Amino acid sequence: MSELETLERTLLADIDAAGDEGSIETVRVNALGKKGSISELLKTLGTMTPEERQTRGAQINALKNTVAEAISARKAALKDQAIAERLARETVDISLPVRSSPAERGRIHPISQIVDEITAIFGDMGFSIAEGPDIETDYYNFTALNFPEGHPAREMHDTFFFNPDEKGERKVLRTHTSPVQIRTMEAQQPPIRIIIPGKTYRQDSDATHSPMFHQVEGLVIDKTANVANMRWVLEEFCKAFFEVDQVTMRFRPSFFPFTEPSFEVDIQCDRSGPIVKFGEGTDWMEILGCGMVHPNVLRSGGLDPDEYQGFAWGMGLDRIAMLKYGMPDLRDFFNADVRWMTHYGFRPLDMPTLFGGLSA
Ligand code: 2NL
Repeated sequence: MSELETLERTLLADIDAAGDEGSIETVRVNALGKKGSISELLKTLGTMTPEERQTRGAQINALKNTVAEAISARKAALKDQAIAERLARETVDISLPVRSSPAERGRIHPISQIVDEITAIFGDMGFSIAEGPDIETDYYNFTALNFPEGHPAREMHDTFFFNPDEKGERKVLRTHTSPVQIRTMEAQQPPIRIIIPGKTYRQDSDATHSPMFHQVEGLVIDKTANVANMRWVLEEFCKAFFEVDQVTMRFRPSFFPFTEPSFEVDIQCDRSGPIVKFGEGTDWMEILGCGMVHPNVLRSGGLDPDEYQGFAWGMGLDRIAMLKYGMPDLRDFFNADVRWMTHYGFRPLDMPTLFGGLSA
């Protein structure tokens, strides 16, 4: 076998044996690179006689072409193989569930849910939402609401007072959301139909009381608003809120400085089982206070009590939320415990609506 044939066999065997793109490149450099075996042979062409060049020169060139073709064929095959292997390795299982985004994992706090439900109900009846500051003046929190100066009712609210300012005025953390109604009466002309959800503060802390708690108050002012209208509004609210077709309500005479007459409202329920049922049973549960707006309060709001009249009500949200969603301890509401929120919280995109269901 000639020296060229031996070289060809060796190189073709090396090409065959090359298992990846790196080793085929090594074979190419060793054969066709600057100092490769075939390149060295090609360099001898210049020293050959014309006859030698015709025979041996042609053989060397043929060898070069054969090896070059074999290398590029093997390279292409190895490249295809590498792609096939990578495709097999990097498959994505598109049937796997998508990991939920933070927006889906987050939860709406039951108090926010209750506020959303209540605003959906009253919004449907044509009420607007009003808001105001948590830090109030003594005037808006008490005086404008017909609490006489030095009256024990001011102390009864267990008010958080700030230190007096230069003028000797003490700001307070509002003890109810009623100051917002005064501000609204000052700013808007009747008819007024508003509800005010918000944080309120009193010095009180145990399993059923938190120093910061939540209220929704409502106010209707026009020329004819009366107790019958109030009963209807509150009854419609209770049916929608407790998601029952029928409720029985009881209005007991009561006292608030800002209403006259005043009532405490109970709703009929069945507390014999593990959960409270509304619209049936023989028990009563107090859910809100209400009344006709006191003439002095209308005057505080800049309205003439001989021309305008209205009704108002207020309810605490925290106890109602505990009741509606079966949460046993009020203190858990404000512990920011993610396990509690995962269990009792609501999905952010399930907005309560009257047509889609409030809390379903
Ligand atoms: C309760 C009772 C009530 C009001 C709040 C109110 C506000 C104005 C005028 C008249 Cl500006 N009334 N609010 C009226 C009656 C009762 O709350 O037990 N809340 C938890």
